[in-house]
Amino acid sequence: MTRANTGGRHVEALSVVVPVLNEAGNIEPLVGEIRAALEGRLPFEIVYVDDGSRDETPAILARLARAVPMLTVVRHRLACGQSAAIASGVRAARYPWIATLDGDGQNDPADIPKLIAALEDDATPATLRMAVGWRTRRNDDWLRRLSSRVANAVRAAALGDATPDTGCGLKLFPRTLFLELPQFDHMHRFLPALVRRQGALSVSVPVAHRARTRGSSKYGVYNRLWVGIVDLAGVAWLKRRMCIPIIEGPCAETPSAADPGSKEK
Ligand SMILES: Nc1nc2c(ncn2[C@@H]2O[C@H](COP(=O)(O)OP(=O)(O)O)[C@@H](O)[C@H]2O)c(=O)[nH]1
Ligand SMILES: [Mg+2]
Repeated sequence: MTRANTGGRHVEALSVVVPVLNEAGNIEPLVGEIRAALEGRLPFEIVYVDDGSRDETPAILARLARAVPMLTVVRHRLACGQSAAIASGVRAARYPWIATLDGDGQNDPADIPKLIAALEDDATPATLRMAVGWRTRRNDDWLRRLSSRVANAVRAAALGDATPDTGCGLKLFPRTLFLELPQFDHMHRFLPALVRRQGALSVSVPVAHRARTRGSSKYGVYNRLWVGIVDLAGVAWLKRRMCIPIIEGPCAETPSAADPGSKEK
């Protein structure tokens, strides 16, 4: 099969970035599931980012890092938010492709290969650069499901990002592309719109969503919805102020962020 239309979109090696805040009971089972999903498929590493947890998370991660060769741990001294944790993990990552995953076990690592397949599909547009999980059957309480549905509808109408579920923790994208995006608290919920702003596209892939069985949620309606309204205005502004130049002449060969292998780390 040819890859004429995919613009180098072959996921040859992957860094799985997992942001966590007080998720002690979820770490070991999830690391096992990530390994089971990826071992034998492609070279990969797992980068856990502990956002200043105050439970057993640092101790468990330190112990596991000694036993699991492909596990790297990054720790923030003080909690700085989920987006900052993802950004620290992406910076520390050593492979050109990044998969993100919530650390509470609600995302199933067995879905990562589905995201890879959707991205590598030759029939998709050449500018496709990101695969986003779409939790078609949410395993959350009614209030969370309702607030998420309202937020997704408002966001999709305001930003036109053609994505039914931007809050899903499961995403796959080139490291270089992420590092060119504006960084702010909660930016991880706006990745499809921010990627479009760079001239690339994303595809939504139906994925599983499991109930949380250990630990507790860090978000409620208030710390997500109200902040989300401010962020929505901010992202709409960012989108409006973007212009992507078409470079002419010798510099036209300059590699772009949309090409995962194109820049030195
Ligand atoms: N690093 C970091 N991770 C966070 C923070 N808040 C939540 N998370 C992680 O983000 C993921 C999703 O959070 P969760 O509380 O389950 O959100 P919900 O599923 O939307 O209710 C989990 O892995 C959390 O540990 C934070 O402030 N910093
Ligand atoms: Mg969760």
